[in-house]
Amino acid sequence: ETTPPIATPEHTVEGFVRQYLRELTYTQGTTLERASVDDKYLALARTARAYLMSRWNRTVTQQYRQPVRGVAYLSAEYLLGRQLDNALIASGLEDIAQEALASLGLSLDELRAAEVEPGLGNGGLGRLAACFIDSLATMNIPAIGYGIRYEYGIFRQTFVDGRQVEEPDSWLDHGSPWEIARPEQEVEIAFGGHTEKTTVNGVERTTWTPGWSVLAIPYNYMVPGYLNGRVNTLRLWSARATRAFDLKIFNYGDYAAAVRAQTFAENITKVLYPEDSTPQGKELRLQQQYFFVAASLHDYIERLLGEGFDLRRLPERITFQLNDTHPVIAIPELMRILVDLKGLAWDEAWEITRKCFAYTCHTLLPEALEVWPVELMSRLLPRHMEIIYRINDEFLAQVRERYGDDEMLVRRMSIIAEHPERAVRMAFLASVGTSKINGVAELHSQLLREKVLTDFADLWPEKFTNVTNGVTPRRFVRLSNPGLSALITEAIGDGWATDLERLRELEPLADDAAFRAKFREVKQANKHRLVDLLARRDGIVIDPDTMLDVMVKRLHEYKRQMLKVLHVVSTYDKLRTGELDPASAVHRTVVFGAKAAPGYKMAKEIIALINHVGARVNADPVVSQALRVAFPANYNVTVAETLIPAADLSEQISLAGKEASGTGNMKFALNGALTVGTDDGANVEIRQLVGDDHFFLFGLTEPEASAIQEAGYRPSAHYEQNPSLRHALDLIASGEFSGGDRSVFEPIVSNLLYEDRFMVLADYQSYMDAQERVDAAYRDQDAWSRSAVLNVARSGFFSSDRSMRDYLDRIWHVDPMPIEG
Ligand code: 26W
Repeated sequence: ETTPPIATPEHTVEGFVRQYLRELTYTQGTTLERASVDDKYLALARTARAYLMSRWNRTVTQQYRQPVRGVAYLSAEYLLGRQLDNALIASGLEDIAQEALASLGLSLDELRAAEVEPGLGNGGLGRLAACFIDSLATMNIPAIGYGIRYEYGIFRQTFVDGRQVEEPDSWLDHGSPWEIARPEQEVEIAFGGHTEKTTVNGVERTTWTPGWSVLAIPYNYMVPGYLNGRVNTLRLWSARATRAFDLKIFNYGDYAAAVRAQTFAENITKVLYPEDSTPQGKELRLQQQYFFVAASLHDYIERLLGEGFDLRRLPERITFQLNDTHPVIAIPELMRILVDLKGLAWDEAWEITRKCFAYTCHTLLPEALEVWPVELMSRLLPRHMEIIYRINDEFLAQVRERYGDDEMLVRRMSIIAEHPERAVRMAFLASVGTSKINGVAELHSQLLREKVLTDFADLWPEKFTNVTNGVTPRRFVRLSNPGLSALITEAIGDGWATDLERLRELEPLADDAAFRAKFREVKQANKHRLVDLLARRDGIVIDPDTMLDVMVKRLHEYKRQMLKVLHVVSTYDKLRTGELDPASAVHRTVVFGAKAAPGYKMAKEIIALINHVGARVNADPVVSQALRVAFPANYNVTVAETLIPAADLSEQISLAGKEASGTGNMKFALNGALTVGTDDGANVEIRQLVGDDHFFLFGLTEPEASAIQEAGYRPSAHYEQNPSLRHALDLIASGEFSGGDRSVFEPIVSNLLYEDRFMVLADYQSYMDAQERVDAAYRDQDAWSRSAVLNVARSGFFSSDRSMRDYLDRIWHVDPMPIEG
């Protein structure tokens, strides 16, 4: 170390108090008496940060001194959640912090509530990236995450008359204590312009003369490993106008216009696109993608060149993992760097590039596959477009060589689609330009090979692999479920939070009545925590002595929130007509949480329907004795942390073959909820592990659903043949939930009757039957908690540490590097 060692604050209550007062006084510039809650939170955040800082420096220093193979995760989204609690548990400080604050008359709970979570992601894919970087740090893997520092993350959702209204999420309003800007490490990113071919000494070279450029400013975030002294880095890029812009301001005279131009440049990282399945094909989105990918590659490669590294050996040093197609423009960008800037021959550069990249696909829906119009790509990134054409030409030549002149096949596999317009198929570019492609659950990887990338799997079977998703047990058990964590530790000792398969040791305790009783106490306490949160946050009153039936995830037709609504409506009907007796029925609280993409009409109608049905159900004096609906607005990671540990029943009810994996499903099982679910995504693996007796399976299988679709699916047949389904749909159509207005929910009902792309009606009866089995099972609380304990004991596989192990073994081949000292 070149810096003289500065002592980390002592790991004692006194040490913590001293550091806290220092931060409050010298950084926040206030006193305990005067400080606002915000001041107090910021001082606390900086105190936690101070404890991690020397570890962060040590990690960076040791990696510089001893360059080793690593992994760079490229993701347009990181749905991080709050940082404070995670920083405290990672450094073993929660008890100390609690006591230290108490000694100053402050409450940790009050201060932690002041943190606004960085919502820099939409849902599953972004949260997965956050879990993965946590696991990599905890497993001592030299890894860096690269992404975008959106000024506005996923919108804040509110309801007006039950309808979703979006508000900007200005999470940086009070500044973030968790980021460190490195403006001196800025990278200039170019766009537009034209290319020229020149011949130098008989060698043809292409030069790109860009039309405009912006600066990428890196902001570093700490990614602390759990109690292991390693702190990895997440590097998020923010756009700034270049100094050329500034100069123009000076020369041009029209100051206001020039400042507007500057704003234009800075728009690139202004906002996260809230569509998470239908790409909008927006120019700004492609700008975002190229912006962060180009900055990241430049950043990484310049650091290597600083070591005197030979780029020909790049694949020995790094794998760039592409989180879906969003960063796939990195493939032509690396080619451009190697060929145009570093003078490597095309073939050699291509060999290097393919070896450096691996691609993870997160979807099966055809409309979610990104495609960029050639017109747009040529205008924004003319050199990259040329490179893509050449990659495609050489690839199609290879296809012809292998299969002969099968023009149908060539057209099918071409990276360039011809219809409805010429466009670049990013998933195909990813398939050609990487050495490994993985799906995110067994079933998904199989369907990827058999249905989405079939021709590619045929050509390169060895490229395809599976890595089933996972979730971090630090955030989603240790931090979010302290009660269960203490119970587990009491039973099997500690160590499980970094070795989650050890939860198996709980299995025998499922048969121990005293343990089951303690388990139920923990669940009950978690329900009370949720009651408090919903009362405080949303003014929603829920009864902790009911079954908590939870469906939280983005709103999508394929996820089938509609099926859950039909169950609620049908139960409402039965309770109202007396077919079900409210006194003896199992009492349920159905909790929804879901954001809809702002432009997704049907999803927004479904949100309105849930709210209207909920209002009706809750207002009915008879029905509400046995059934209540809660739909807190703005579901996010912070809410998930209180909601999931309280749940009894986890709803994972997508149409089979549509949900790539799901990760919420894993969080619920790990926290002792039972799942009612279809044979889809990672549900398949959850059920295999926890056992059929402890999982409520229903619905069509993927092959069954496909067969029906092929034969011609007629949803109205189910309506005609099933009186219970007919009653439920008729009730919605009758205006029962819309103040008598029959037009309000008509689009939903007709869509179900005449289209029903995701086969809600086909699975209705099977779902209702499954819910009856749920009720019956819930009546025997002791048996239910036995199943719940077994869910916990058998879900250790779903740790993201295991996912990382699989990536390391199958794709990355990176060794751990523990941090010394
Ligand atoms: C607008 C373009 C677009 C398209 C797809 C943006 C974002 C996406 C993501 C792939 C959507 C997403 O989050 N997919 C989810 O990824 C999770 C992590 O692998 C899986 O568990 C979910 O099943 C999958 O839907």
